[in-house]
Amino acid sequence: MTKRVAIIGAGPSGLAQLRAFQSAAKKGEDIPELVCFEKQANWGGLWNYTWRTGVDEHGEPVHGSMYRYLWSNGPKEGLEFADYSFEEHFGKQIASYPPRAVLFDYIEGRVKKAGVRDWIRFSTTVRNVTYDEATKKFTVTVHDLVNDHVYSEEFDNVIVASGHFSTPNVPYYPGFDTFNGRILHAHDFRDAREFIDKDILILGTSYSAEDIGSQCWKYGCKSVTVAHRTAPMGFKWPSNWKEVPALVKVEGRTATFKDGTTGDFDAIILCTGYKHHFPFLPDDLRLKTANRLATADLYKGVVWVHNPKLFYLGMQDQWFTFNMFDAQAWWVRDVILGRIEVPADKATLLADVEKRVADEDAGKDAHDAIHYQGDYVKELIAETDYPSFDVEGACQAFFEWKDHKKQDIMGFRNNSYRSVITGTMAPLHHTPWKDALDDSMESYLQNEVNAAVAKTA
Ligand code: FAD
Ligand code: NA7
Repeated sequence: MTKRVAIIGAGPSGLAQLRAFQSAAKKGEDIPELVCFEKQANWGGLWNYTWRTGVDEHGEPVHGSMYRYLWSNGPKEGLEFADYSFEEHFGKQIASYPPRAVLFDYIEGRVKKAGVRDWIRFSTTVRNVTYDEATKKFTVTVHDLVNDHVYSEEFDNVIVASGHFSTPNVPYYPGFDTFNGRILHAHDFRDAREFIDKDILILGTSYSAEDIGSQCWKYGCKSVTVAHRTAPMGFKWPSNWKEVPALVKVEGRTATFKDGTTGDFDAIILCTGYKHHFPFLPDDLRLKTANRLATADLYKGVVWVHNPKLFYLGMQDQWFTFNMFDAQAWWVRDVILGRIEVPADKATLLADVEKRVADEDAGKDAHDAIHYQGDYVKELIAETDYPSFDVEGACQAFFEWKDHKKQDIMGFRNNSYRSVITGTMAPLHHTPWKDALDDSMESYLQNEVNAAVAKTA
């Protein structure tokens, strides 16, 4: 095949795309020439931890938003690859909420086995993408950061897999410029120990707020106060944790909230979300969407409706992650291989987007949202040879996880769930999450005794 395909990013989404093509090649299919551009020196995307904040060694914005001691915020049974189980990778079943290093190892294991590393040009950032209507080709301009060399190449398709949890959304509140303490966004949070004995104020009520607050609590901050713009999280928090109405202003170290109450703080952590940010794409190719399950302008959640030769992976808000990226990557692969046809008229593509938005909006709660995304994963999988798996079972794990959080927000990670890929029950972890200060892979995997018990249960 003479086609050339550019993939932007070697995080879980970009790697899923490489694995999808590799699996077709293994079955004897003729596949295009693939070039994956990755600005970091290694693969894994957000799971490739960096201590750096601000800019990297080349002066590029740091991609990483993950921090030390991060454990999976949902059960691994909801994200397991259907073609590469945790048991295959680790040689045994492992507990349900692995720390970052364990999940990085798992992501890496599959692509090492597939042998796709040579398709990736590391330390190469994509600077610009244009499309030429006359030649029907994209020109991708990249910067080889190590050799400080900018060059361009032509491609038939471009797949954007650059993630959307890296460019922080940073609001301003009156008094921030004179706050007598530290103000940082979640993107720059690295180590909870920085906040030992500190009173911290968190803005935001989603995953980052909950988890960064919990990390700081676990590693010994003095107190956590979370201000909500819309509604409190409402979990049963520990005694030194409280939720307050929206922040109004800051004077010195003192914050004033919407109900007139005040508090003194050492640090303010802005857990205020991220922006879909594609500085390398011109207006006609650039996705502009809210962080939601049904993104704007993407047919089947992946095809750019304004130019169906351009694809985006993983741009949705996420209940399902790795397995959803796989479902998307296999589906996009089959469009590029000509096995799946994208309707030619734009009206049909737009109608598909509109329906997805309406269906998401019709949902009432998190249960509906989980089902909605589960159904989306099922829909894509049904159209490709990605190994089918029990998506309902994965939804079930998410429901149990939500209940476990309601019961005990600092203890939900002590639960275990059944794999929908191998059918094996995960062992209970050997140490309750709040007491497990060592998040190394070696420490996490010391669960043989419990594993044996769980297998016989
Ligand atoms: P990313 O992982 O962001 O990877 C994108 C890649 O593209 C990066 O390697 C980046 O360097 C590269 N790139 C970007 N721009 C360019 C460019 N111009 N040129 C070349 N390369 C470029 N998910 C879970 O399932 N469980 C969790 O517990 C979990 N925790 C999370 C915690 C945090 C703090 C965050 C921010 C996210 C978390 N996620 C979690 C969700 C996360 O989005 C996915 O797990 C996953 O990393 C998304 O993969 P991706 O490949 O789409 O994007
Ligand atoms: P999310 O899930 O996008 O949530 C962003 C939060 O920030 C949300 O609670 C918003 O509140 C809040 N927000 C946004 N702007 C403001 C302002 N101006 N003031 C106060 N609060 C604000 O981002 P997360 O970082 O939590 O999660 C992203 C990913 O990282 C996720 O997939 C996890 O796996 C890890 P709102 O409800 O809109 O009032």
